[in-house]
Amino acid sequence: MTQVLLSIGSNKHYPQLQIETAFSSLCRCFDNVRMSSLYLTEPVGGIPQDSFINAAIRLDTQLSTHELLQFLMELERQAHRNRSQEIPNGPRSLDLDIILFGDEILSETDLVIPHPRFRDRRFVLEPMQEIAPEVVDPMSGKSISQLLDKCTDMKWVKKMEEELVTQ
Ligand code: PH2
Ligand code: MG
Ligand code: MG
Repeated sequence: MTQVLLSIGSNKHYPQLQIETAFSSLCRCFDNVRMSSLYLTEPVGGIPQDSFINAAIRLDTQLSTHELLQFLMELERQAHRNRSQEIPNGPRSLDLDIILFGDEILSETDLVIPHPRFRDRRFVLEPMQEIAPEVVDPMSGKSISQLLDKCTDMKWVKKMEEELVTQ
């Protein structure tokens, strides 16, 4: 079994529903699935667009990295995401990114693990801090807490209170 950390995000087609639907599918198919609170986050990437809802997910799997990637891309397709029609860093109905896959370090054309930009993204680190503060990034040797402490990303990330989670 490998412990995996994912980042999940959406800013299109009922973001909260997209995230809850994907989370239910993951719970049915994997062991020890846990999700952080939902966070409303400022878009990163320079494209004017709606705020995102982001969260972090932890799960255990027997799948390989690429098998997991295929599984996650299928969930994205079920959310009607069409990669051929989207702008880089633009709006999306569902984005599921593998951030850490145990201690694996991998750099292939279709998949880079650890995720190459996660250390610079508060919208990834802050939710992750809630469910996996002690997990260590095999490249930097730093824990999620340590990476968050030194993260300089100034984009806002707001934890959603239960009663505001209505979108
Ligand atoms: N995803 C992106 C680009 N920008 N910004 C926020 N706040 N949240 C995201 O999930 C996000 C983003 C590309 O995947
Ligand atoms: Mg992404
Ligand atoms: Mg992605």
